[in-house]
Amino acid sequence: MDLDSIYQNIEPEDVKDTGGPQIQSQSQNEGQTQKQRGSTCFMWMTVCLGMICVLLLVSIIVQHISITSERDLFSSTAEEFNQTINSLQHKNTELTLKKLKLENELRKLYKQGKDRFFISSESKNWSESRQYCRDRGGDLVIIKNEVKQRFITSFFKQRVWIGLTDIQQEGNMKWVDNSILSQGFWEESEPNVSGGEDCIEINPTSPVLNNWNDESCSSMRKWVCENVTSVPASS
Ligand SMILES: [Ca+2]
Ligand SMILES: [Ca+2]
Repeated sequence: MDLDSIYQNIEPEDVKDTGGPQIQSQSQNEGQTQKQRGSTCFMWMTVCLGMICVLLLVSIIVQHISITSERDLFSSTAEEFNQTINSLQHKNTELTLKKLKLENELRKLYKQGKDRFFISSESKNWSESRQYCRDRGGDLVIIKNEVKQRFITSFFKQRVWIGLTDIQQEGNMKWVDNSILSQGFWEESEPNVSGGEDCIEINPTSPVLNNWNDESCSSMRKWVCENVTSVPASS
């Protein structure tokens, strides 16, 4: 007979004889306590897992918002960069076309210049200068655009009269054909209306697009006639 057989035969009698109900009750209490501990442990594990899940979810949402914001910012910056490049290319094309147009118009003026314009070698006041041009079928030169301004200025190193004045009404600049001035190429702080300066000169030592000055009409200057029909014998 082995040991297991002996214990099987003895145990029931031992339990019966030595107060079996008390031991059974203790075992049940221990079982219940263990079950309660297991439930509590399971509950805390569940709570912990839930909190971890919530933290993970919050982390994912924050990362998603951050990535979306960065992507939008990058997209916006790239779009602005492209717009700037396009704008610069457009301006470059415009400037190139404007330069070509100016060069063509200047070439035409230089071709016409010999017959169309007269440049004096002596000096007169503004009224006498104008009269000199009118006596020969023309008048003092009128400058209404940048091309002509550049063209006329290119001939001089000294100050010359042009056909612009406010002698009739102070501050109301008019060309000799009676048209009103719409675009001027004034020196800085000119015209300075005080001091009886009513006749306009070009000062070629100033920048080509900023070289007009109002001057006393009695000052002696060289001058430029336009559209003269007869070439003066001398001037
Ligand atoms: Ca004036
Ligand atoms: Ca002046």
